[in-house]
Amino acid sequence: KEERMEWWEEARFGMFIHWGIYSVPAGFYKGEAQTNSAEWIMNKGKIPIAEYEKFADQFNPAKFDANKFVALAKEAGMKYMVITAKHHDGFSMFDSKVNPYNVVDATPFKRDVLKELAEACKEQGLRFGFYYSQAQDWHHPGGMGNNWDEGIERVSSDEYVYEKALPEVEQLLTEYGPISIFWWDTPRKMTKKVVDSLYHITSALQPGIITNDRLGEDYPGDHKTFERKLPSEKPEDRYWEICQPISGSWGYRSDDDNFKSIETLIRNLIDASSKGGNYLLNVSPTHEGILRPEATTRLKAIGAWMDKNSES
Ligand code: FUL
Repeated sequence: KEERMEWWEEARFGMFIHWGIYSVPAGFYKGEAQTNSAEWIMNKGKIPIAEYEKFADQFNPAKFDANKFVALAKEAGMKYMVITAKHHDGFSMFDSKVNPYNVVDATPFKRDVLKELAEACKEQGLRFGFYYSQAQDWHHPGGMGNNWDEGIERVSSDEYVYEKALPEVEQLLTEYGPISIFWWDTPRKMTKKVVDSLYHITSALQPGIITNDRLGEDYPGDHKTFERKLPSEKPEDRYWEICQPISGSWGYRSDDDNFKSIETLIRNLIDASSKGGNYLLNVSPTHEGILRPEATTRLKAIGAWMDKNSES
């Protein structure tokens, strides 16, 4: 039995947070609802970089309170938290040393929300980790995915990784205390060399870290990620996790009323757990830095159900 995986195997329930400047447009561009999840709006709306950057000027979530998020996760019975450090839009939700397009330097808010959450998790005893989009980056000229912005003078994807992804990952793993999880996403079109560097730096800097299977083709990581849909059979993989948004979208969109019922959420948690997996339930902070009451109510109800049914 792998010691490193022990806490994770017992955790069963975690909070996923998709938060970025896409919570400002919240699904709408030029008055029109864009398809897909809110964090994809730059891509779906084919928003030029210079236009999209303006959402950073409006990002000022004054009601954000890291302690409340962590307390709520704990109340729900969650044992860990994973937040988007950088999503595909390329915006860094922390005080990045290499990317001035970040929450401290490019918004009126000027607060490192990841640092605040890291500290709150440490204080309240919750495991903490990062989601990081290592391949797709629609803001950097070497990042993958932006094929609509004509003003870009392209550089290689290796250059992007060395300039941005690698130093950012290094910073996230050295300046934010103990990091329990690194959650990679959408591995595409990267050279073996840079994927290797990302792999090695992660385990070298945080030997206890647990990673998912989305770093690159030849990197199974520690556990398999299922997205949105629960596996119908018990997976063969020893360690696995299902991530699912509490409503329809991962990031906050103002027209998303598609909240799953409390019964469904509890059933999904039990379903995953009964098949040996962890349930990573996503919430979507708004541009004000808070959750919609529909989400809060559901998390509290799950917590109440857990309390009622736990042995003591
Ligand atoms: C996907 C991403 O493209 C989505 O935006 C979201 O982050 C989900 C958890 O993973 O592949």
